[in-house]
Amino acid sequence: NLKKGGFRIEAGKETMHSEQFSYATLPNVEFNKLQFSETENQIIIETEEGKLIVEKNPIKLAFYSKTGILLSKEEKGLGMAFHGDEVSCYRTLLENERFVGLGEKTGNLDRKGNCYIHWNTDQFAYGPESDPLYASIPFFQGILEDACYGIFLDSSYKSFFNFGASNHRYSQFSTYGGTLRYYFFCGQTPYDIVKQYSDLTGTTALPPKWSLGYQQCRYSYYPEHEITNLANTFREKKIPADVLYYDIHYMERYKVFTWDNQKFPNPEKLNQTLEEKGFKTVAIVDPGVKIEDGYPCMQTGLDQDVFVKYPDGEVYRGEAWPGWCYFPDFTAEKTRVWWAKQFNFYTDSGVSGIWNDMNEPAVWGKHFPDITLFNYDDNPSTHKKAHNVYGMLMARASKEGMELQKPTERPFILTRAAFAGIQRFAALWTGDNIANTDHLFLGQRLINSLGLSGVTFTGNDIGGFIGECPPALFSRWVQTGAFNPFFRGHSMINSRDAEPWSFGEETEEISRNYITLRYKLLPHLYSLFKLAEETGIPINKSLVFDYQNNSKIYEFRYQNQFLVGNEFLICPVEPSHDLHKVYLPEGSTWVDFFNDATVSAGEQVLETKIDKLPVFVKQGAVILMQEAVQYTTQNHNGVLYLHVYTGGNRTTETVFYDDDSISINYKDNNFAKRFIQHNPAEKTLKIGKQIGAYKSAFHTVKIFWHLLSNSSKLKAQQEVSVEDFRFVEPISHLDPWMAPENNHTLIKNLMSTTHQLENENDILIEY
Ligand code: MIG
Repeated sequence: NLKKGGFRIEAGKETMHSEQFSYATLPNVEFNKLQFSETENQIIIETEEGKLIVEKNPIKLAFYSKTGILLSKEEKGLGMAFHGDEVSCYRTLLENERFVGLGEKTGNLDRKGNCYIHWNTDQFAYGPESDPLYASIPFFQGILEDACYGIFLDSSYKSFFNFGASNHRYSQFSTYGGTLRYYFFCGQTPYDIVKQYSDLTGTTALPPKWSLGYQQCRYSYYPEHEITNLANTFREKKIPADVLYYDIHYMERYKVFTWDNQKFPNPEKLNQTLEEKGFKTVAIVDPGVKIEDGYPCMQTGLDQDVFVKYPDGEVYRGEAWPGWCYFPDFTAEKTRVWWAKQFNFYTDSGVSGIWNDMNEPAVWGKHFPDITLFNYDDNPSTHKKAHNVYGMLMARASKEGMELQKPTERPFILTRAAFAGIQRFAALWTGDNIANTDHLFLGQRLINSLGLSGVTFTGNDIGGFIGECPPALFSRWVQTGAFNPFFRGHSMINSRDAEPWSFGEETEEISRNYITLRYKLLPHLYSLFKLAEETGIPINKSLVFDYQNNSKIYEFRYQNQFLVGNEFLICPVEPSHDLHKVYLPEGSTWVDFFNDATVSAGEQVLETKIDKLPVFVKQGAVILMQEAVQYTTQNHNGVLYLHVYTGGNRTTETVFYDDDSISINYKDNNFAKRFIQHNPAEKTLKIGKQIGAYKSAFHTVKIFWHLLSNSSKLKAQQEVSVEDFRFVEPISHLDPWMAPENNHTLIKNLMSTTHQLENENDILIEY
């Protein structure tokens, strides 16, 4: 079993030969020596997390939690089985067993009754049930009452998962090649399982802070002046933004590592100008290398023998945007090195991030030949085994490219295709979605599911890639997206404009409000990213993390809701109605983030006009905020705003984390971190002294005491002015509760105090 928890099971057909190599798992995973006891019929293996009982004849495995709850057992008479190249494992469906996760999969939160295939696919305009999509993460969690387990099938071959589809007997996972190798994790909650999975496959490295800002994309912005106009418009309209994108038209006839000199005569200067305005740029790269005489990328690639070949040695040609192309074999180390060396092309032009597209790999005709050969890091294989890891290895090569060129900076890499472990290399967006309400919800479910599968830095195309987004839908999408880890608007070629100001004044105001709110929440979000790096716990969490036994959260209406960290509950809602049904889990007191009203737990019908997303804060929470800025690294006033939700008896610990926002020096003690403990029952707040040597620009903390009772002892307290408190600006014709004349009642029990932040000492406040 694994040092940090979990069992590894391997089963091979004839002579058992262990395939150690895996792209998904971290190098140097450590194992404990097995401690087992044996009887005539059984082998029993006990670890700190759980117990495995192996029946000897016929072989059957059953896993138990450390408290003795049966987590999962192989189905009698079926067990593990081989059919030709396919190897499968059948497990008894347990009463009330639910299944969640499995990465980028459409469908319900609870996957029971459905089946899924892993085969990375360019699924343009997918629908609510389409499968497979772009990414394969063969890892799911089984949810039982007060227990939880995880299974990660570590096979890059095409695989199949069945959670009781068309049968009432078993759940099944199969892979179409190789041996059966899977990991089994025992735990109580999804937190336990995600942590163990992250110990095995890695966490999301802290990204540069600019990549947490709003990002604006389009297929494609060109020529040059379109990009500068875009940048200027964001600034003129005071809609914060950090990143602009170069989609495929920046290239000369879609050749990677080229600029179209007509459209972009001076990219260095352009990027320099943008940088001065606080913008970074990200350029798309596709894997297909155009076959064209004299094209250096193709020529050096041929010379260095980096392209995918047929078994007879002929280099494979497939068609994509550039026309006929060669495809780099990213599973070969030498290919990744060759690829990485060319990234000075981007860094020299001032491009800051890399967007890996079409890396399923997608070719016209959709059938990359199965017989093509791949190096698979010296474990030679065919496309059948390499297909699902191709995209991840392209992302990895791009990351290595950016790191090679800028060794002291954190890279920002975005990818469409992925495999288990992708979180170590790139952020992921969920491909070509559609501008309809279904996609607003299903897009959030994809993000939630990815979070359950160890992938944190995710988002979808705000407003929908395909089709024309109605203004109200865009409003809802930008509101929800403001709480997603990756936050980017994008839209398809030949569609209407889809920037935040393109949908009329009202939508523009709503966009400005929520994008600005995102920037005010940066200290909170950035701290959550740090926590995700340390633990693997995602930033957007399905409610199953905290409420696995609550059947309400799996209901159709409520399954799209999500938590941000421990303190926010977000309820994405339809664009078209003012009344919305949401579900606030029992056991906590929920506070409306925008007006401090406490809302009873349970199913609620709320009036939420178009300018207001239902956002709730759990009583006891401490929310970290800052002054509004136009881009993430713009200087702010140095004040960290703490919103403390008093009352109740839930104690909380919140981490404040800050650093220089871009370099890797944080790994070397150059960060600032404080633990903030709130004990509402004892009415104390402790802001811990600083850990780490970074001199944060936050020198002062202003605390907003929400729901404060009259008996508060706070001496230096001030009543809070309306201007201080607003999280978003009122759109008064829509929202009378936000109108200035009503604000006073809203904030009756809100006070504030101000304190200097010191490095050496804790601040202890009694209220
Ligand atoms: O075949 O680069 O998902 O975001 O704008 C389409 C053009 C290729 C697909 C990506 C989309 C991108 C588009 N790409």
